[in-house]
Amino acid sequence: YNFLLSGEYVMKLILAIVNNEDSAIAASALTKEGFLVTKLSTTGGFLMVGNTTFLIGTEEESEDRVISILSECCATRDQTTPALGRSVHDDSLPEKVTVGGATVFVLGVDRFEKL
Ligand code: 2BA
Repeated sequence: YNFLLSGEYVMKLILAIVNNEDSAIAASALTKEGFLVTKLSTTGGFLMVGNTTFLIGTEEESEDRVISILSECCATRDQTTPALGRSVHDDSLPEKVTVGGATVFVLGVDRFEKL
């Protein structure tokens, strides 16, 4: 972690929500290029089905590379929304939605420590 000693180092936390079906390939593509990745099992609030959230802490210059790897690995899919748990009055909700590829947030990191 020598780069952390340089004052010019700006760290970003990339938070990416991806389809479970793309998560293994995305994780291996990221780690193959040396990125440090944490995989969380998450659930989408709308479909209520499992998805995967990656936490990727990296230098600002690598931000675009991470996003391009994710965009290569993560596909969009049309998914039927389950009627389960819906009230009969929920006609306004779509029957089909397009999910993904990845939903990505890039956050600034104020402090990073490995203790
Ligand atoms: P879900 O919340 O299960 O949403 C799955 C898909 O359903 C969404 O795909 C979108 O096409 C549709 N959808 C979501 N909420 C909707 C609503 N209120 N009305 C109509 N359609 C709706 P994506 O946008 O690709 O999102 C995939 C997953 O990424 C989401 O799963 C959620 O877990 C996460 N996500 C997306 N945008 C987010 C955001 N702004 N903040 C937090 N999580 C987000």
